[in-house]
Amino acid sequence: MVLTHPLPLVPAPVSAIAREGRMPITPTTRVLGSSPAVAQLIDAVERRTGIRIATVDEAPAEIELLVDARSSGREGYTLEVGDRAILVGADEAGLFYGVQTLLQLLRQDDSGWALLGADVADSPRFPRRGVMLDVARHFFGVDDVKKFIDSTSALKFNHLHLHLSDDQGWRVHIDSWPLLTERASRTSANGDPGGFYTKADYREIVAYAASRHMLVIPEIDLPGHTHAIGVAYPELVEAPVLNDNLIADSARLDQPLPVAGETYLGWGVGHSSVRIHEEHTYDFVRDVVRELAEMTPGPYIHIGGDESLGTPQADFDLFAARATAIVVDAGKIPVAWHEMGSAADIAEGTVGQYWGKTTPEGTHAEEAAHFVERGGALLMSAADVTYLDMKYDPDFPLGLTWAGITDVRTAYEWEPTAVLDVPDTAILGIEAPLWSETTRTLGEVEQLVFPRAAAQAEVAWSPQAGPERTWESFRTRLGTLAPLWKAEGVEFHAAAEIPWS
Ligand code: TNX
Repeated sequence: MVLTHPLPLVPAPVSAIAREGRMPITPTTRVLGSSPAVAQLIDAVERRTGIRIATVDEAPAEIELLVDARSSGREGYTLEVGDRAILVGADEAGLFYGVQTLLQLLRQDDSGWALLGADVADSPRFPRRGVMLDVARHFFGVDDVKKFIDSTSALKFNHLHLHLSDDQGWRVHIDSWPLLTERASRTSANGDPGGFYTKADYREIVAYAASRHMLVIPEIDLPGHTHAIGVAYPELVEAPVLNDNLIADSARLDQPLPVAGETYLGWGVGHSSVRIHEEHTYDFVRDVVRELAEMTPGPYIHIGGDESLGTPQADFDLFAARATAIVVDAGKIPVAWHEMGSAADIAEGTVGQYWGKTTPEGTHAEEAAHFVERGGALLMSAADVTYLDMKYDPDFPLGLTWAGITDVRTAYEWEPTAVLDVPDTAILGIEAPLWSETTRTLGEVEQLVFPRAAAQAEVAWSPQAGPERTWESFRTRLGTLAPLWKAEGVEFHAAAEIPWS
């Protein structure tokens, strides 16, 4: 067997030392353990190798999985692969992440399948490692979302932000406002088919994510990005604001302009707003937040707040304060795009999501810092590095370019604590968003997400000063993920920068 150096692991563990030798995986290999991670390991090994290893109830077993809270920090694990493989998670999540590492050590050579010998000790740098899927511009059904959860949790992401509403559609059923899904979910951007999640669908996604140690953060985007709300309930929204940018962009892309009460099929932003001075609007927000909170076990509800160019600034600030307070009243922690930091009295403890550039422009840094001043914290989604919907190169058929052209190296080489002038402890972690204006299928989504999500996984998980936290090491290790992605049917983009194996 060729000993790959460094070990073929992404994200790089805190410490990973190659051992001589390999541990064969054969139909007689047995695994001992009582966690859900055991079945996940067995199924993944079978998908990859065709070999179905068996469970045993007592020692001896070639592979042993156990949880011991003293073994490492939260979500951490230790893994030793010698004559036997011993995986100890600090908790169930740690065990799950150890299984992901074990699957990356599983390799095939002339003598068959085997685990590479290794000593690994690992735990995450940041507690928040998120991905976002925009299911509003294009809708992705429950099975697609589950596959997305599988492929991103394998990289040790632990939060899934679902962008559930935008100008083009409303994607989750709300009992108290039933016309949202009845009238405003049928289409997607460009006139493609739409869809929505029933409450049972949404709960199924939440439960599936939890089984992969991912917490779902639902987002309802307010007060802008709300044209679809007006298709269902015209009395909640203002007339579309047709600004010069929107008119120019729509003409360039040959897209229709928004028309009040009709489904919007273009991608323009900043033209819609809910009515800020009507109490009815806050009844609506309260009902939606309450119903979302009831079916969301995680602590967060994202209330949007981006690009509300159709809402006057003073009205926007008023709305930001009221909407974040509504989330707090529902017992959840509000999350908002960084623009809501313009409001002096945004609810205390609100988490801001920074989506400006790695070199902040305009008022973005100030707005982001205000969340910290209000006792909140920040998620870093710097658009020129983490945005998974930017093109890899100018000729790439999918994606946009407004934040830049983002090759894999650009996506990898950034430091989340170096962007804003806030204490390092205010940075909860990162999130990599996939906006879906240009992606109609999950396969298209995957081409934009993989491999760049792996770069963000390493930025979020691996120690900042770790020996393998270099582009040269990363690109070598990243190349070794190709057989894993192929086995799982992940349509990754084989970027030319990476030596794929
Ligand atoms: C900006 S980033 C948006 C989205 C678009 C995205 C496209 C942010 C908070 N808002 O509405 O889909 O750019 O890249």
